[in-house]
Amino acid sequence: MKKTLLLLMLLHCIHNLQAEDGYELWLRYKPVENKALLTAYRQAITAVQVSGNSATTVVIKKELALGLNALLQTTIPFVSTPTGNTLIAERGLSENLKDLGTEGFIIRSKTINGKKCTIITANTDIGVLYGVFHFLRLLQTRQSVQSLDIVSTPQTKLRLLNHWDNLNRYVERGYAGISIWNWHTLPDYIDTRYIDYARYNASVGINGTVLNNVNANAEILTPVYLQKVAALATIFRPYGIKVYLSARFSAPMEIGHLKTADPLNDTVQQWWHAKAKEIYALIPDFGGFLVKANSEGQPGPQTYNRNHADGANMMADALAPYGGIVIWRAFVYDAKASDRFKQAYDEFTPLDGKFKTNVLVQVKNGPIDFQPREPFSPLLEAMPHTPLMLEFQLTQEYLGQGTHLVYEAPLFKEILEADNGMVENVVKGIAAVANTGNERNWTAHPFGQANWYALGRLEWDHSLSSSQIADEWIRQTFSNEPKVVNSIKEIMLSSREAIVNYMTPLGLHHIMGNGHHYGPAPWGYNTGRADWNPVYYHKADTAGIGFDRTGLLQYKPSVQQSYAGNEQYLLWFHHVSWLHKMHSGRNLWEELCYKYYAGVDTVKAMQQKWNQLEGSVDEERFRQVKMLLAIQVKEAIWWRNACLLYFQTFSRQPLPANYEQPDHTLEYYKQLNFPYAPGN
Ligand code: BDP
Repeated sequence: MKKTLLLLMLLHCIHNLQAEDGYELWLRYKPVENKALLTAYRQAITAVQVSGNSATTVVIKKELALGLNALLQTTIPFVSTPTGNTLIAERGLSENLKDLGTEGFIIRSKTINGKKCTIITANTDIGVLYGVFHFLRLLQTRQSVQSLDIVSTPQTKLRLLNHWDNLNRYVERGYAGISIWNWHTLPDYIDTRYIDYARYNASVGINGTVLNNVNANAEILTPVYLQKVAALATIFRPYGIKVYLSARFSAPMEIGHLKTADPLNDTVQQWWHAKAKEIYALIPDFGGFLVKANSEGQPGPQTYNRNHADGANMMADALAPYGGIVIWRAFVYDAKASDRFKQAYDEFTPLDGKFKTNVLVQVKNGPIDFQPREPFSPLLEAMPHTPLMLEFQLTQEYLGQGTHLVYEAPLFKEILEADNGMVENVVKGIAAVANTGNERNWTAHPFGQANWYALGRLEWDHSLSSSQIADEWIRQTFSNEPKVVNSIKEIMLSSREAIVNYMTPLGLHHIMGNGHHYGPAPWGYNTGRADWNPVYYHKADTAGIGFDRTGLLQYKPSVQQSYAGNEQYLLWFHHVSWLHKMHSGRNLWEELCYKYYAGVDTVKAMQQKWNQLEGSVDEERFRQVKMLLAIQVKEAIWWRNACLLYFQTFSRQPLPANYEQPDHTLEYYKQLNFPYAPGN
């Protein structure tokens, strides 16, 4: 008897910890293990009623069947009228719909005709779908569904992913394989990944996707490709996801064979109008264009002595009759600028108020380029008359690429909450550069999934904390076991500060390898362009280190003051003596050493915590993360040693003797090179 019980328990364990390949992301719908909770859930939902027959309703029914049956390990019948304890997902049911807009939802426990029901309702089917995903999340995270009263509306209207995917499927700054869009077999072959991509995005409220790289190929706007784009749009539509395209400014010349792309030229304008008409005939709800212009060699209006507003407005006029928008990127800088930090601000603020109403200017979170920590971009608060999009980067170009575990929610929050929440209040939309590829688990690093998840959740609701989001994600992705949830949460929540410390502490920035951006290269000085060189950014010399931006007036005085008093940003704004006394009592050099070592120590602690989870998370993902953390420890040490040895040539002070001393020389680190580093 005892033996059988043991065997059963063992089998149960094995069943729960079956190897998982990570494909299902956070929609795993694993059976509820806790008997009491399972009983409560089964009692609360004995039937489901979904009326309507739109494509979205079909999706809702499918997801509910998939989720409920798997979670509750039973077949829940679909009924046409409530039979008692029914889950009713239907639009337009409640009296309180007026403030919900087109995407918000209500989930409410209610008694109807003497029967206990749970109502999920909204003004639109898409709203109901969002409510359904929310309800399934409650079950997946094992919360009570007995007496619910939830009203939820998204805080940002545009919640987008930006794919930097090329038409040949190479993903710029991609570390998770090749593009998920198989352009070659589209439009006829519909990979189930496309459907799952839409499900995952809708489950966290993402409502738009830019399919192709901002360094755009005009070919995407040709009839052959537009058919392929239309096929994807058709798949995404029931999930509330619109497609957008990156449009190359010189497309009228490249595919239209015009002599110019001057935005004030009639023929050019007509070309874009005709193109918009053609697109909307195929994709009536096409979102619009994302444009990178006059940046890093991309064509743009300045080529014709016109400004960004001239360019954006011309394209916006073409899209306006159909309700489309232009998202114009503010990521601009050129070799002539005295300080790359300032350029976007200088180029864009004079244009504030000059853009058409269907143009949004998309600003990266920081003034340089997705560094481990940046102050928020001053442009975000300097365009009061222009709708702005905020751009984050999920793909970890500067955050350890495909191999480092870095949970980005704290970074997103830091920006959204900057200047007492001013930033989150000004942005009309949030986009992030995607981290997906055709790797089986979508993001290569299993924890890259958490950043995708966190983005969607925060786009919907800025008030969620990093810890809350991590908690939800872990429960759905790994386990509801408190021990597992807590350990993984600790790992995630310490990871962002760790990478800041072992890569770029105290406000250092842009000191990575040139081109591929992999690994440390603070010594880099000869790329041919000053503002691509690490030495330009840290300005280390025997007197001190840091970029003196004291005269920078782009922030309002209160913000300037708060950055001035914050050591996390010290070297962003000041050139500081090596002997400068820090708050800790250490001098700057000692503090720099302290931070670099602390960063490595944190990663080692993350590794230890993870290793203790052996047997508590499934074998396959346990091993993957274990191997990746070993790489991360190695690379964190590499960053620390290379940077400190190099900065030491200026500080001329010893590494404190109680620290583990570098096992290689500076020369060794300098000669490492990586011609085939990914994503470049
Ligand atoms: C930089 C990337 C580059 C992108 C560029 C951009 O290194 O590959 O094209 O940003 O955002 O971070 O346009």
